Amino acid sequence: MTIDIISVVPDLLSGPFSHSILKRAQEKNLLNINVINLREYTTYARAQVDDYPFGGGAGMVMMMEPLVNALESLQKVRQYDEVIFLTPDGETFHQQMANSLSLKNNLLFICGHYKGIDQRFRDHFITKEISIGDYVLSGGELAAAVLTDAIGRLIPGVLNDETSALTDSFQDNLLAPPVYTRPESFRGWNVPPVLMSGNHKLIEEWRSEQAINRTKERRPDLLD
Ligand code: 6GU
Repeated sequence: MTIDIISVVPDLLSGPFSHSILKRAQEKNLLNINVINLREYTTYARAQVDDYPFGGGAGMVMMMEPLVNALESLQKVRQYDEVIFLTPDGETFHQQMANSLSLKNNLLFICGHYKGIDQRFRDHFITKEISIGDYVLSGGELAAAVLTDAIGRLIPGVLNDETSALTDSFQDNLLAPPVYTRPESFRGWNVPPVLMSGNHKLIEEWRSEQAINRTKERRPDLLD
C-alpha cells in the first residue's frame, strides 16, 4: 500500500513513521509513505497556498490551485482508492474504517490548515472526509499520522503472531482484557491465579469475561 500525505507542514510528519511497527512495515515494502509539501505546487509568489475567505471572516482558506496541482501531479503516478480530507467536520474515525482502508492499494490524505480548504475542492476531488474525534487540532497532520498508524499496522504481513491485531481492543467491539507479566508478585500485588494455571480454556474464559466486564463498565455504548 502507498499512503501519500499532502501537507503545508511536512516536518510535522518526519518522526511518527520512522519507528517501531510502521518503520518495519516500510522496510518490508508492505507500506510506502510519502509526505508531499503543498508549497512545492503553488505558482503564487512566496509559496502562498492560502488566502482570505470571500465574504469576510476570521482565518485563511487553502486555495484550489496548489491543491489541484498537487493532486493531479500525484495522480499521474498513482490511481487513488480514496482521496481523504482530514477535517474535524468529517466522519469520526473508528476501527472498522481502519480495517476496510487497510485493504486498499493507494490512499491520499490531505491535511487541512487554517480555516479549511476551498469548498469546491471538497466537492469535486475529495472522496472521504475523516475526523479523529470531537476536538480541534491545529491541522490535519496529527490526524493523518493517527490514520496511517491505525491502517498501516493492519496491512496483511505487518504484524506477526505476537503483535496480532485479532486481540486488539475494538476488533470485536470489546475492549481488551487486562494483561500481566513478571514478576508474579510485586509488593504483594499478585497476578490473577487463573493466568498461572496453565489451563488455556480457563484462561480464555477469564479473558473473555474480563473483556465483557471492562466494556460494560467503560464503554457500554460498544455493546448496543
Ligand atoms: Cl482530522 N483535523 C483537525 N484540524 N482537527 C481535528 C481532526 C482533524 N480530527 C479531530 N480534530
